[in-house]
Amino acid sequence: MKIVICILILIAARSNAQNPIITHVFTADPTARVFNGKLYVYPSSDTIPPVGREKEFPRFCMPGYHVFSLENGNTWKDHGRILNSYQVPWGKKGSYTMWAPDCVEKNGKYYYYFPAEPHDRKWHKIGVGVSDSPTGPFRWEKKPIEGLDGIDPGVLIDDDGETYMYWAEGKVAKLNDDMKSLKTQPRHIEGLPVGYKEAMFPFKRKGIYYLTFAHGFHHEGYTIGYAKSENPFGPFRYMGKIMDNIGKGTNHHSIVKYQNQWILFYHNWAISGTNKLRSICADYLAFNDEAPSYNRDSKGSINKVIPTLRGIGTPRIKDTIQIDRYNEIHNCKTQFVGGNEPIGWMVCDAKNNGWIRFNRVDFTKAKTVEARVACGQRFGTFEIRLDTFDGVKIAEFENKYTGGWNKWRTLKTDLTRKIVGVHDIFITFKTQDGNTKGANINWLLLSD
Ligand code: FUB
Repeated sequence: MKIVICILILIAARSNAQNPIITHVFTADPTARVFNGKLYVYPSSDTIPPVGREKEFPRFCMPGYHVFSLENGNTWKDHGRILNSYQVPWGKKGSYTMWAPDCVEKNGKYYYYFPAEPHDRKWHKIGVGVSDSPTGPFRWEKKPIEGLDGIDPGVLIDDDGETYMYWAEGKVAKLNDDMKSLKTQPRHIEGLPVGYKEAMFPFKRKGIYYLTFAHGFHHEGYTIGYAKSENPFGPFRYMGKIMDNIGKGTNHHSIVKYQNQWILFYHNWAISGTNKLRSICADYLAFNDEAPSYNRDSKGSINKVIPTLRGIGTPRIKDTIQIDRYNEIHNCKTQFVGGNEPIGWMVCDAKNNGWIRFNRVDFTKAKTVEARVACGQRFGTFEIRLDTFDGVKIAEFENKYTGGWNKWRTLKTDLTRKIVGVHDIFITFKTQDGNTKGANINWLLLSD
């Protein structure tokens, strides 16, 4: 466990839009929302149980909630802890049972829904807080919502203003206008498939109601599945998988449209290696009828998302471009940095003509490029090309002996031309001699 903490501290400063997107705390169950054009994420958080209390937490130890927002298209800002387990007015003190939350906006107010164990029983109830801002502070209701027993609140506000609350027990009910009480009796949702688990996320697109959820198969384990309906109460029709199983853990998620692109938020355990200490991720998602290869027979269906390290976001000048979170890699490797470099991962062990593809870099105002490198030899180069492996060469760096493979220096060169807009980049290593490897690279950075 100590190793996990060290690794987390090592990569603490990096909260850009590559996966996992948050690295300084363990986060899970991300609900993403766009409020006033800005992207926010409302996850739960995981932690290591207090010493001596490990047996009390056979599943998760979850102390409270942070809020994050995407700044400048590439950096996640932590707005801090908005609610701690011990602050829940109706909650069991010290219970660490703050599972998956949601947050929605109605008439200029923000409503934050969260499950926690109450002081008088074993299983969760769902509480709510209200704020004038998406990042709080929230005024927490003194009691949980009457009639709402369970976990994983997922809220849908329909075009006519009616609000629907879905929760993991496979139920749905309308909320009153106060957003704090049920307007209708909870109903079982018809049509959820065998193997349905939890984590329902509702949304509406082109007049159709979608429910996405954690779905388990005997041969595969947890996947993310989805169903459609013409009615928010259902019945729903199972449509298939959005994401295949990615390991032995839960797969709470959400889907949001931000700046004209759909994004799937989900979690994995890539940083900790243990599924009780999760980390949230994001990848682009496409509906079949919006994708370039539109197949008319599957109108409204969702194309499967393949998890990437690259994630989302568009680095601009002065943002580090973490090429170790690549879209594609060929004849190179990645691993933790070391030596005089305190944080991060690097690209290393590059063979001659090995390359990295990194999508979506914004070149606006960029004139120079820096590379953070460590190199134990003097031969060869690495170059950056635009859009394709053999695209226009925009920069070339000579390998310099920096003092060893663990001694880091920043090299800088001018871009060969003015570049407009957003482009994918290819970084290709030329080692001259087949026995020599290319420079280790931690990051690239564009400047004006
Ligand atoms: O994070 C705790 C619980 O695990 C969530 O409420 C579920 O959806 C699952 O992700």
